[in-house]
Amino acid sequence: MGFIKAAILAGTVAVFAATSAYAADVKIGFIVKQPEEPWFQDEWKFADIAAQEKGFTLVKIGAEDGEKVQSAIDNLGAQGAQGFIICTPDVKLGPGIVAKAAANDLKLMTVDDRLVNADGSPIEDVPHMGISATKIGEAVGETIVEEIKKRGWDMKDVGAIRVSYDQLPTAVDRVEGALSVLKAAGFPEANIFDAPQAKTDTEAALNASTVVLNKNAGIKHWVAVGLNDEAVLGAVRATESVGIAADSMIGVGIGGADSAINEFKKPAATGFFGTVIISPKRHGYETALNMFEWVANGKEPEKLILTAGQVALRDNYEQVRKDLGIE
Ligand code: FCA
Repeated sequence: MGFIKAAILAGTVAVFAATSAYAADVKIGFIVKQPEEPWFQDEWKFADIAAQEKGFTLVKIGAEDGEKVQSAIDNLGAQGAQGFIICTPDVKLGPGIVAKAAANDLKLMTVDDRLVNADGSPIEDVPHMGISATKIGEAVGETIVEEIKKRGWDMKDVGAIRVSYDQLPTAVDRVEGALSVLKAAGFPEANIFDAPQAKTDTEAALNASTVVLNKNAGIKHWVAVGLNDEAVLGAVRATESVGIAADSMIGVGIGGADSAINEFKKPAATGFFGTVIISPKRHGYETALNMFEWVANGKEPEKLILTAGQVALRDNYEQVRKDLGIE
């Protein structure tokens, strides 16, 4: 009797130890293309909260190019991770990333930027969380059109800077969503100028926008769209550098992280008029949690989740952030 009791007790203890050791054994990677960008820092911050709540280890890696992505994945494999989430520096790395993940026996999910096949079509097998890019772009366009009307500008006298990064499908959907609303409201197509950025950051957008402004020095009023806040901030900085007044510029970004907030906090309004705030909580916390559920409990995540955004201006961004639970 004593022996059986002891054995049962020991067994119970062993089972308990095995389950609690398991969550602690789960290791999940979170690879992002631009670790210095506030959006990605916020994603990591919320992923960390999921890790703390569930007791798994989160390995955060910045990978700015294809080589770094490859070594990051090998590194995760060597560390005994079971899966990772990635926002890749180049969606065309898709088939290579899928192969590398499989070779290292790692589950794979993508966030923000969806992997594509060699023919440019999305890799639908890999679970992805992105933003509803066209809809969010349309919200940018609506905000700009409304403000053009409020300021009483004649659309014939307004130029639009299309800060573009056309190799990234979500970037095309975002800017085209915005421009479709402008055109529908009567914005002349001939006044839309492409400013292709070499990288999705403010500096690249500033350089590209400066070229457009210098070539079209006769235009008095400007608006700007781009894939994120950094792109639009680049256009805003470009207008400032050529002496266009803040009230002659309407830039509306996408993101709502510190890049936008720091701009809203400036004592005087700049040409950065607004942003569509998207949710780093959903993109960081929820993706990490979904990966954990997949690894620990075999629960496969949904193949495609598209998240919404909410327009915010200088005077209401704090409330919008609160509503989205991202204070
Ligand atoms: C892309 C952009 C980021 C962010 C994210 C949701 O990855 O580069 O700035 O907008 O989508």
